[in-house]
Amino acid sequence: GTRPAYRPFDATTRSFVYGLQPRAIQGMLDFDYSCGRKAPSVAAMIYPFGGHHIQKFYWGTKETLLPVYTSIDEAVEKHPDVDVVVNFASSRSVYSSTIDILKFSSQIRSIAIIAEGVPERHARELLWRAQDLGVLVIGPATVGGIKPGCFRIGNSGGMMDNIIASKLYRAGCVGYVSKSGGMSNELNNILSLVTNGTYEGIAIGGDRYPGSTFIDHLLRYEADPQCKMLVLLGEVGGVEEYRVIEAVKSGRITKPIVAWAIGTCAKMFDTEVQFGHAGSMADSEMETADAKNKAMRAAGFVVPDTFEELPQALKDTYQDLVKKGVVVEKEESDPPVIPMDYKWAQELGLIRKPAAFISTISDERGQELLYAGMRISDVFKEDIGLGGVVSLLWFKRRLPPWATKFIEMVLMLTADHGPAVSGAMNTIVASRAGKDLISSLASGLLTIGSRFGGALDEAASMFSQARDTGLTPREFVDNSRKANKLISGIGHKIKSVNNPDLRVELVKEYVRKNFPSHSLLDYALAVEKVTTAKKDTLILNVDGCIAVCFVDLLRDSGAFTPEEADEYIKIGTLNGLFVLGRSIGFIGHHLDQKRLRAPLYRHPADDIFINMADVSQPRVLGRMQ
Ligand code: Q5B
Repeated sequence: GTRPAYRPFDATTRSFVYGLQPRAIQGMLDFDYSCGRKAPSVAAMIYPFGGHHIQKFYWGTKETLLPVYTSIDEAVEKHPDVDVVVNFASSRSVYSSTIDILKFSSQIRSIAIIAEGVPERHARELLWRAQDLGVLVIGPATVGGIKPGCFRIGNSGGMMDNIIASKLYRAGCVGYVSKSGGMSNELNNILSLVTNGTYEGIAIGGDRYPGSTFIDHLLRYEADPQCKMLVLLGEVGGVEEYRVIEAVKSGRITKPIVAWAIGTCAKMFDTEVQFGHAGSMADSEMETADAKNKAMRAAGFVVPDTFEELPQALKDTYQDLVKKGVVVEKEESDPPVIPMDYKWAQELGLIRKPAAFISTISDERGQELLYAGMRISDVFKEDIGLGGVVSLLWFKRRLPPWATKFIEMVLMLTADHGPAVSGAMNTIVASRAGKDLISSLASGLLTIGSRFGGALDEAASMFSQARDTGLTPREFVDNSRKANKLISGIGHKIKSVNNPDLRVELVKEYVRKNFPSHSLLDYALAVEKVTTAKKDTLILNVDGCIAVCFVDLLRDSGAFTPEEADEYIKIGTLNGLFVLGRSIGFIGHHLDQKRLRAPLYRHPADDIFINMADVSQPRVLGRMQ
């Protein structure tokens, strides 16, 4: 690239993110946007699984697409402008992926390794290889670092409001190094208050073998004319601070340097103290924080007496540079506003929006699934049965046991009526045409209607209307005939007075024994007397019988108001009983055909009377020529 080695990141830096990290990437893009970058700092993602695809991100108020490549090879070929990889691979896969990335060292000049717990043997080998190739490695075990106004490595700098508050959308003049990302955020904040802010900040990570260390970055800052002041936030353990001391003593570092080693409290403990980082333990006197602070002070660093005094030390050093004219303060300008994420704004209670849907029967959002407010565990504890579940999800209430048992009885009675009925036939034909369970089931269900199985709602409304308006059964039958209307729930293809439908008998028996009242059933049976007198197949059929009994249930169980009872009939509840019950049979027929390996069905032609007599002379519309 054209960037000087001391400045690996600038406002045109482009990177790959290795791993699927949409939140981190969105954070990088939001940072870019607040910096006024022309193009996002992330060019693409690399993720070996799930194939080549595209993901969508916000770019300010608009959206932008980023490709996901399955290999570094492809990504590098497609994006020659990229020279940074932010590697989010896990501690298990980070070694092999970084080795892969290092193969492209002529293009990829910097790699940030985020993973914690990378085996030291792997970390050391990566460090040596990268050094050989002159590739800058930041990490492992770090958020990375931030170059205000230019580039943000992953989640460095924290949330966007933090970034804006610490003015990281534009460059200051202070370059710092620290071990931890948390301390970096603190430093960004302090620097924004007592200086013109961070020029660049790197968290080298807390492991024993970081890919780059304090001295590497401080020498870069020393070489970079835009960086005017250095900060070293060291800690107990290791000897890296002494390499910086050497550099100051030998004159390789000349810029003012403010420093503090964290962990001075270690001496308050009797035993060795291991701080948060793997490397943060003193193996000898010189590795203690106190010894380091003393040595740095002696070498001419600005070292405060306590950590609390660090801001003042930074302020004094900075003010001195301003006074000398080394730093010329610029006028501030406001960064572009990053729209708040919808979810976040909602969480903060800043916005509201009307819901597109209302739902009132079940809720799976909490710890436990709720059916009409009843926990699923209570459904079993109280053994409410399938009828109880139907009453919760269809009627949003618990019905008395005689009613839930009735619902179960209906489902069991209607479960099947042999292979010859319309729905079963359709299911079988579809199944034999090679269709799957859902298609075959749907094919059967689609035959349920006013003639077959779907006469319940209409029967309920016809019978109750007739009875409610005071029609005698005979008047009802006569009126229907005059209106040329079949009575829903009356008539059967094969069942008759002499060949009674036992299902209907079972329903009648149960209802008479268990229902508080069965006035509409009685009325329907009186109607049946009239119709069967004409023709013995005009019985109260299974649809009709269930329908009138269900009206009795809705009206007289005490669980529904009269308006609710009417509404349930109007909105098509009762056909639902047959649909649900018969689905059991249709599924059975489908499985039966599959089990039998039944071949494609073709209806015999001799069973179809084909007659085209009335179309033998095709009609010609208009003139032929
Ligand atoms: N007539 C069920 O017809 C069927 C009349 C009527 C007054 C009536 C027919 C009908 C109403 C709808 C209904 C549910 C199509 C049936 C079911 C589930 C099933 C099925 C299974 C299972 C039967 C002969 C003569 C004619 C008609 C007159 C007929 N129905 N009059 N009110 N309702 N019913 N469907 O046998 O003077 O000779 O011209 O539409 O309730 O689907 O097992 O198969 O579990 O799967 O073909 O049980 O009744 O009789 O149409 O030739 O009529 O009776 O006007 O009079 P059929 P048709 P006329 S249960």
